[in-house]
Amino acid sequence: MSERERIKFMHNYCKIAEDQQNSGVSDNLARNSDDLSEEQIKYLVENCSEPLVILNQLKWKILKWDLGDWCSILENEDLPCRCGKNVYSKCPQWETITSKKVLKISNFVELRNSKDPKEWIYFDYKYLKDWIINKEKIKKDITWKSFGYPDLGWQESTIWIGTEGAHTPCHVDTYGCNLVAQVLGRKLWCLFPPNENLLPTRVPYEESTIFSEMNFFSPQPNKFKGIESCRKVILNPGDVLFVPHGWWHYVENLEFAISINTWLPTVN
Ligand SMILES: O=C(O)CCC(=O)C(=O)O
Ligand SMILES: [Fe+2]
Repeated sequence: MSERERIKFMHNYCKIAEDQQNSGVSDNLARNSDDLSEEQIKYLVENCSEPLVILNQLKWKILKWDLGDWCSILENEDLPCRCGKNVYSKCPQWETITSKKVLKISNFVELRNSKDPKEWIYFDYKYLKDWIINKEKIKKDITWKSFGYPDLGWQESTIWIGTEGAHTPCHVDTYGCNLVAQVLGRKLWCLFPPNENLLPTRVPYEESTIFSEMNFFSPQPNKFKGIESCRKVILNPGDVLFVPHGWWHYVENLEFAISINTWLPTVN
């Protein structure tokens, strides 16, 4: 399957029409754009058993930053990355298969500017408190107060910076639920309810995650037959996605993208 066919398949599978891909409103997820109070949003999140996109609620200043701003702030930072390939592979590109390299933000820009990038790189799942040290401008901006969680800030948040094609194979996080803020670029999320059979498997050394053997990045269409429960969304900067506890998710950068998330304790 060529790269083009692969993307076409994914988009068809996710029923995201070509002309709507850029607007980000072509999916089947509930969205909330009402002006809600912090308590109302918290109530929604705590009582929602479906994924939900919350619009217009994120007021972080870093949403206004462009790639140049990110480059100047991360210029000297060493970024330990996972590197994968933008080619067909039989197995999902598990963490145990992808290689590891310490890169600079300039490497991301080079790859982003190359015509046919054969590789993707992902500074993924990095706690701000461990990695983006001394970056006060980023840290002081990160608060989940407007979602009803005033005690959650940068110390409890992780950052994901990746080029086009950077992805996390489909999995379930076994703890809590998740609030994901899209900060820059567009990112595809495919979500499935907990009872969907997506061929669960355990990956060595990974205790908090159950992975699916299904390969979303290089899909074999016959393997997807009968799986109808996909909820899908393309997140744009400023969108916040709520992922309920136990939901499967496959996540892929559609271009150079940055997101920041926090895990919430589950109620009940
Ligand atoms: O953004 C990604 O690549 C994966 C994110 C994810 O799995 C999560 O936030 O739980
Ligand atoms: Fe996850």
